[in-house]
Amino acid sequence: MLILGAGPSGLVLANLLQRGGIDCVVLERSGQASLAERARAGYLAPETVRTLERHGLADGLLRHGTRHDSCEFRTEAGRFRLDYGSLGEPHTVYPQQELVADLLAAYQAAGGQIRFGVEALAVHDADGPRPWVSARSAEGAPVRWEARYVAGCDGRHGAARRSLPPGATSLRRDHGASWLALLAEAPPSLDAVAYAVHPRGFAGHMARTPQLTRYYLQCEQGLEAWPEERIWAELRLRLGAERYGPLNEGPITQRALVTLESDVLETLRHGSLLLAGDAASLISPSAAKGANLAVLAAELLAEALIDALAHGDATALDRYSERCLGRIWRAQEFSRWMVRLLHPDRSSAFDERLRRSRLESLRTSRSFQGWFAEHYVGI
Ligand code: RFL
Repeated sequence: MLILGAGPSGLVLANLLQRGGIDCVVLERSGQASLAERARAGYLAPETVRTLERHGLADGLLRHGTRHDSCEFRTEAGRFRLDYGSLGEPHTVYPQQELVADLLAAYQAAGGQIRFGVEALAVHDADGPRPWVSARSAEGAPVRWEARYVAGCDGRHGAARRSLPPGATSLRRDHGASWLALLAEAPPSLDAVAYAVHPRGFAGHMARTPQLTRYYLQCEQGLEAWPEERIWAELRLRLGAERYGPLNEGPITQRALVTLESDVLETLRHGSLLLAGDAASLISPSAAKGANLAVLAAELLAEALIDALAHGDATALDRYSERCLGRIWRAQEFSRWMVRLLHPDRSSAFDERLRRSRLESLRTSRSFQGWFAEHYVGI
């Protein structure tokens, strides 16, 4: 079994296959040190935590993760809190790079094989029982890997996506907004997620650790237009720091421009090639679902592969795509709903009034809040 990519999907899959007695090798383009620095997600759904716990992979996040159960919406009209944890379940906040480090340590401790610095270039002969992967070794030499199945867990721009047959389709949606995704070396400024919808655009605040905070700023210009002072001035303005209290500021250690877009492959299986995580479906970070979907898909895929490889029963493998896609589409739907809630609609005054009305329903309607709480943490 070959697994491309050592992100959350690839490493959960590798751990579960290893325990199921399936021989596997992970090929990872990056070196081990840069993998440990790749800060992305943080909000883990209760279902994700339970899944990792069930497989003994949650020690780190249970020890060091923090409970988050509240979000605050801020607009020029005022602010309100939604304590979604009291209406359902809380999130556990644990930085993705820490989770990846834990998964890697567990896999290696059990004797798991991983090749760092090996970049998969393409998957070949996936329509038959002997697929192979052409790759470039850490020294730059061409190498070839063979296996019964290849799991494409190498993200949106990986080799699995590039190797899909010509007829493979993906359904796409450009959400029409871009965010500056920022990581600040500063403690969180409030004990809740903050979503600010300002006439100048969206701004968000999310805790990562007691020393680190993620901020988002909707923007129309590239990174070069955003020196540090301008970022803080804009965050202060949109998050209403004058009215609601100052932001804890600190050096911005990571900045990336994220175009809000989504896509879903029509099928996640192409013969002997199976896709999971961002390789299967890209989701906008508006509802913090991507890493959660990646972990849950990996569990489904591991169970199906163990059935097929260890017990000769391919029924679950045949159903893998359909089972995963149901969950992916539910997450995409909520994520799209969040995009529309969080961005001022400048193209239509009518739709902008609908957006404000939706936010007002969220402030006042108990049943609407219950629906939100279920979908915000649900996956
Ligand atoms: P990953 O994590 O991208 O891992 C893919 C791995 O594959 C390697 N790779 C290759 N290896 C070999 N050969 C090749 N050709 C390769 N090409 C790539 C890469 O080096 C990498 O190690 O995919 P995976 O496992 O599917 O996990 C997906 C998640 O990383 C992603 O969905 C989330 O980070 C999305 N996301 C969030 N999700 C949440 O559930 N909660 C959050 O709070 C959250 N916040 C976020 C996010 C994504 C963000 N960005 C950067 C878009 C915040 C941000 C800013």
